[in-house]
Amino acid sequence: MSKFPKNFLWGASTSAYQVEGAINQGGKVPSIMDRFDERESYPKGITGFKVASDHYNHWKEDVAMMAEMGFKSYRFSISWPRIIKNTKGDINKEGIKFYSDLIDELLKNKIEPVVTMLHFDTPDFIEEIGGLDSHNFSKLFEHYSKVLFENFGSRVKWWLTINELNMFALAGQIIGVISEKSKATKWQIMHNLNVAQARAIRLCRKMLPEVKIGPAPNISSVYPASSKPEDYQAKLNFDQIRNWVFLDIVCRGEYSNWFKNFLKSINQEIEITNEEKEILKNSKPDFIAFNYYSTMTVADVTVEEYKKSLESKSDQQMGMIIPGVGKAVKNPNLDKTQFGWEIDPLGFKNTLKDVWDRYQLPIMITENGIGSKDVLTNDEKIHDDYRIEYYQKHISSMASAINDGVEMIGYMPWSAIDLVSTHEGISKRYGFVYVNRDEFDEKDMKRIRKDSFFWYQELIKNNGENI
Ligand code: BGP
Repeated sequence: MSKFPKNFLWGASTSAYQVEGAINQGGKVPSIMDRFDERESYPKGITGFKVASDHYNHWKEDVAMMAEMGFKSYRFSISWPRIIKNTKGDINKEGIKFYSDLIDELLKNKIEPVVTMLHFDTPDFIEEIGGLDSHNFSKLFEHYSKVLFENFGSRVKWWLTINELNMFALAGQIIGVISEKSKATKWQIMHNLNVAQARAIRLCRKMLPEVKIGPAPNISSVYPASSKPEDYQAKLNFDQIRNWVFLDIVCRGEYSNWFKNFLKSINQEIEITNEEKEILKNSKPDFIAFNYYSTMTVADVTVEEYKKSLESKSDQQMGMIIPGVGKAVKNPNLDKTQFGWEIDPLGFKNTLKDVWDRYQLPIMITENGIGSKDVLTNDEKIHDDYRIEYYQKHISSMASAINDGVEMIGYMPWSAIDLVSTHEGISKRYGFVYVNRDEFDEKDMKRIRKDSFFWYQELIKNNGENI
């Protein structure tokens, strides 16, 4: 087995709205995620994002934990509504200071900041210009990007544009990112996000030619449910709609023929201006970051099944159904997490190889992990051997992909510390560090090292050699 590269970025991830809390502190203006738990569609009996892990008030302690684990990198997101106050683009100095201090503290501890510019928490003020439905969205995002590059560009060498742009567009209602006022199709929203991403990349090239920037979608290999040709066709279609459409546009600069035909087949169009076409053409990334949790298995779908699915509750990982494309089904060959997500380490290796073969750009993993109901023992320990096993298998798969020639930059699983899940509360824990709070009892927020903390510390120390 070949070794991980010398400067491999071992670390972990978080996102602002899931970890920071403090939604009314430090001059932050409201975001779409602040009140997600007040919506009818939000599952009952679980916490929202108002307090989260209170990282906003514990960040120094949290960075110290990361340093103790030996992190080489930390992937976090900057909250747009902490930085920009309104559509005029006025800057919140307190927000700049918060992230500036965080970045300095990371660098002091020799941890490379890997910064996501937008991880789901769009500011409410975007509604004043038509929200995600509007072409103006990308212009506001470009202005926000400029502020980020001006303030942090000399210290941050790795930038990620928009987290899971594909899930944003395809499963936006489930993860709460699409406003109830939105009237546009998911394809128009996807396009507006694509242009926003392209504008940020283009601007980054101009302002900071020496730094690296890339997209961060959620990518996974797709299996057909059977050897029926219709199921295989569903697999090919899903590969496109879930993965390649989103990477082709950023890596190749235009929408693929498959996608244009797909839009025709469902009688939909997206509005693209000539200026946008040009911008999309000139915004190639330096690397591809992606999030991987599991593979997907799909079958052919009938119109009746599709209509029925609209009434049922689904999940961004497991419950996808798209007319004319296919539907996600369970894979009986895979084990599942406590929350029903399938576990597929071999699929991870194959996904890495597929992405590498198709685009030949270095790859960074920005999320991977297992959500579980961790138990705190009386002597304040968390024996999360299932998490260690999950990582052991996935990191071995990654080593094997490297051995097969895939160029990898880093691995930043989800998550550095416990935080609030997109729609399953704080009880679905992912961290190496336990945060002592329950759904509605905020307790003392004490940070406690899980068994996986010590395991990962050892792994990083040996640069993954002992895997
Ligand atoms: C990804 C998101 C993260 C994160 C993760 C786990 O889709 O980028 O924000 O939450 O999935 O999902 P969940 O929180 O639903 O378990």
